[in-house]
Amino acid sequence: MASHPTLTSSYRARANLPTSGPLASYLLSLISTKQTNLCLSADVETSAELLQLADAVGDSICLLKTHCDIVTDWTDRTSQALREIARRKRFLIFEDRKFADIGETVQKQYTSGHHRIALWAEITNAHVLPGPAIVTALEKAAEATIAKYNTAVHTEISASPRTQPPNGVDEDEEDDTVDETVIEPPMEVENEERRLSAKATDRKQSVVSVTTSISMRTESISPRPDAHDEDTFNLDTATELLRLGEVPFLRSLLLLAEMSSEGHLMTPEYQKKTVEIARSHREFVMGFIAQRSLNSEPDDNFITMTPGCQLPPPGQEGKKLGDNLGQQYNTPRKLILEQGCDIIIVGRGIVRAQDRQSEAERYRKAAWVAYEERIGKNQ
Ligand code: S5P
Repeated sequence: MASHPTLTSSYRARANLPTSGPLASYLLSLISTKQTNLCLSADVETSAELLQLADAVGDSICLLKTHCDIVTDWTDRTSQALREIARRKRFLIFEDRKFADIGETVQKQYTSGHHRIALWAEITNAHVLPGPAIVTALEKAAEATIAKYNTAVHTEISASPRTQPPNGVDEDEEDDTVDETVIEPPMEVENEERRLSAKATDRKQSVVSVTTSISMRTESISPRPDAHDEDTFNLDTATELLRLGEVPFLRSLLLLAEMSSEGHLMTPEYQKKTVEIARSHREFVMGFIAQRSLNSEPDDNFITMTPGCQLPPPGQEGKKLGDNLGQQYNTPRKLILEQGCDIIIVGRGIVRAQDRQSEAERYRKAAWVAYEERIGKNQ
């Protein structure tokens, strides 16, 4: 594998590079703070199991990957509850939608329909098979979603009669009489606590009840987490997470450049074109789904996320693992240390374990040790 500075840089150092977009920067800082480069692929079929899994494993991951269309009873409540767990346990959500259609269609698939992915998933992914317009279309849809959210929150805050209290809610400020011409954030307002209604035409100064969750999310719209000195990093994780702040309301895309499945058709030429498309959308495309780092130009700072990862059972080290349906597995060590990947994506290796929580920790540690070895531990 050709050497590239990103292979030996720490996640934190990469978070602070100008080539990291704001969400990528946040994710890299989060990985560094939580010391986890593990993404859980939560491929389960009910909302209850999804939420239970997210809660059990949340402390060990930086990212939770969903396939919302395999959850039989998915509703807006599922995404809200998942977001709440993500906020509490501090991880990002990645909907593995693998868009692959014309621009107009993917915009609708991303923002509408039953799942309305753009409202709750910070990250999604796409094949570039239809050409580069798929990226432009998704980027525009993402921008519209963010703008709508910011407008809703901004309108809410600016309608407030006085400075927002530090902890959000001031019950005395509530005025239940106003609920016409409702402005809502993109997330549905089912949660009793999130009273965002504001009368647009007659914006009474006493209308708004700004809740804790909204005030926190508003603060986190800031474009980039603060850069920290390496040596402030001995503070405990909770303090660091507080300092990092909430996940910003931003959206980002991964491009599929190389799959883990046997006989996939993504040739080196296809991969090269994929990287070129990513380079012309650096703000929106945070990285790739690939089996190795594809960073090669000086400005490349793409994040490589890699599925097809399992730890062999004790005594079977070195054995080639698969699932008899084309999936091929590599170890965290091989992917992170030898292939230069940044985040391992693990599904059945954790989901099918008896104790998912401790199995997630085992994967987290293996991937983290491999990363430390890659960058030279004491950096
Ligand atoms: O090349 C790929 C790309 C993806 S996103 N190979 C994959 O396996 N995936 C996804 O990663 C796949 O859809 C599944 O959700 C997960 C792997 O799950 P596991 O159970 O095999 O770890």
